[in-house]
Amino acid sequence: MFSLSTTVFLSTILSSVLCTPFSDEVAALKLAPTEVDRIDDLPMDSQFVFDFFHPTGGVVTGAAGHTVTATSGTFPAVVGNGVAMTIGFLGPCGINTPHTHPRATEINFSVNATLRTGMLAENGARFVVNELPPGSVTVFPQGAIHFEMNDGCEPAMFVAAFNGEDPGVQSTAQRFFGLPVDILQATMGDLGIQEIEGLAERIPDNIAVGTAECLQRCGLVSPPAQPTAQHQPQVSGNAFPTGTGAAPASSTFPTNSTSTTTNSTSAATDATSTPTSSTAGPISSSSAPVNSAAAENSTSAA
Ligand SMILES: *[C@@H]1O[C@H](CO)[C@@H](O)[C@H](O)[C@H]1NC(C)=O
Ligand SMILES: *[C@@H]1O[C@H](CO)[C@@H](O)[C@H](O)[C@H]1NC(C)=O
Ligand SMILES: *[C@@H]1O[C@H](CO)[C@@H](O)[C@H](O)[C@H]1NC(C)=O
Ligand SMILES: *[C@@H]1O[C@H](CO)[C@@H](O)[C@H](O)[C@H]1NC(C)=O
Ligand SMILES: *[C@H]1O[C@H](CO)[C@@H](O)[C@H](O)[C@H]1NC(C)=O
Repeated sequence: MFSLSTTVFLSTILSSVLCTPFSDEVAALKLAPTEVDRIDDLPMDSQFVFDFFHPTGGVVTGAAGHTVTATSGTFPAVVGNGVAMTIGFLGPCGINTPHTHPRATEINFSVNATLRTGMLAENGARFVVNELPPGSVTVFPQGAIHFEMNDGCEPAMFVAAFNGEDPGVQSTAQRFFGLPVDILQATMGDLGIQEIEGLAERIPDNIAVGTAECLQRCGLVSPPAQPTAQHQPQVSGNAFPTGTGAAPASSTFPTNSTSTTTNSTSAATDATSTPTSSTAGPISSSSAPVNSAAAENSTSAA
């Protein structure tokens, strides 16, 4: 039993350790000459533990799930050790949308669901696609575009390990449409500005609602719109021409209880998709739906 004073004493130590500015802590670890010094720089044993179920950062959330990432940006103990890890919580039919990791190869383990994965490496490489049953892993080479979809009607969990402590993520569609619109037009065979804007503003946040086939098979329907807060901000260099812009996507996203599924068995959709906290990027949790893939039973496509 701890007495009150012991508890106060311990929490004072804890807060003084935790109050070291995070970037200072990481900087000290990076400057340390040896691993012995790094271990000394992390005086509490608990600093070597990252709790993915109660994260203090590294959470990215979309309409159909979330990921939690332990890297040098969220978990200083990895500094100098060249590893990182992401845990994905995919709702029914949730998809971790196509992306690359610019600085690490990834090995991905499906814990309890069959995941549909695909991978497209550099120019000239063939497309690799797999069904990843529970208990199996697949590899995504550094820089390869890849995706992972929960093709089942129950929530799924995957574990992704990286051979680098700062793997980075580049979300393919979300980033691509952050380029200047005339460059996009030229790249896409002179597609019209309106069409490009129409495409750009639909790109949903990760984890996104998956394929129409999966939704139908599971008795789910796509919401009329998903959160789109992960888009590249538009500044002068990449803004759409004035006058062509549509309303911000968030204003079209239903904040209301009209977003309810008609299939009660699929309401399991998401206790797990609500992260406890987040410091990672622009997450519009205020406008996020309670259920993924949840809406009136319309045929609106994802
Ligand atoms: C897989 O594990 C996650 C995390 O514990 C859980 O939320 C999910 O319901 C599990 N899915 C199945 C099919 O067991
Ligand atoms: C509801 O979803 C389940 C899968 O979770 C499916 O088996 C069932 O047929 C669906 N029911 C309806 C009415 O769509
Ligand atoms: C939200 O729901 C309330 C009550 O169900 C309704 O009165 C209101 O009009 C709805 N708002 C929108 C934007 O749908
Ligand atoms: C919802 O969609 C499914 C599949 O298209 C259909 O079978 C079902 O009758 C619809 N339910 C309602 C309430 O409209
Ligand atoms: C494995 O998990 C990582 C972590 O987010 C994710 O980037 C990747 O998409 C997953 N795997 C596949 C096959 O996509």
